[in-house]
Amino acid sequence: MDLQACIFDLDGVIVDTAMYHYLAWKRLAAELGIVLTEEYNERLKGVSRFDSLNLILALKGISLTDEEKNQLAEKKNKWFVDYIHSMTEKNIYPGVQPLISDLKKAGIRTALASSSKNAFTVLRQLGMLHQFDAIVDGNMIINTKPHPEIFTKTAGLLNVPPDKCLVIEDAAAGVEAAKAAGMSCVGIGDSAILHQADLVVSHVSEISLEKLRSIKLTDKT
Ligand code: B16
Ligand code: MG
Repeated sequence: MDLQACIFDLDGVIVDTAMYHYLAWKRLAAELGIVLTEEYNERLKGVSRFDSLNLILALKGISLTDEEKNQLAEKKNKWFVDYIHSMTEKNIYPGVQPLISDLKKAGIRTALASSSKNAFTVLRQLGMLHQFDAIVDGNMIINTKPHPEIFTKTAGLLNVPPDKCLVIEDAAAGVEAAKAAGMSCVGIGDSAILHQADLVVSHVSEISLEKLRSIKLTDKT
């Protein structure tokens, strides 16, 4: 039984900020005469704010200067921050706290790795700032998911080898990043979208410590 660390994504795994990102991007896209569908929004999950905006602009072939893009990204972020300020610990997905508690009891280290530059604000809103052994957010990395940097950096802070880490992710870009970092990964959502994950469940409450450990065992056979 070799699982030594469990790394949680934030948006879409611990809390439904993924919905707020979507609402804010959809609002911005509408101002630009672009319809942002839920299907296309899957590509925005896990990637940086700037990359998300570029993906939206590409829908209409709109080309802007970096300064114009920064202004739009800032506008979206203001709406997003407004949305998240109403969040409390009641917004934490069912199943998250029991899982973290079971991991801690088993001596497995826990970490949070989010591409979001608002991750600390969200964790503070949820009262979860002090629950993790390490936190890496969008301000601490150069390359966002699907690049493995965020997970490699988190494993480094935990001082745990990548093959002893397991990532829980809701985004295709996040699953790709975890696998590129040499880690096991549980996907939350649609198995057709998260096909690179070692296991896909529809909700975090379906994950137990036993399930996580069985993935590591499966990996080794
Ligand atoms: P921000 P995660 C990601 O967080 C979101 O999934 C993604 O949709 C968002 O664009 C990105 O954070 C950047 O967020 O604009 O707040 O810096 O899923 O990696 O926790
Ligand atoms: Mg996510």
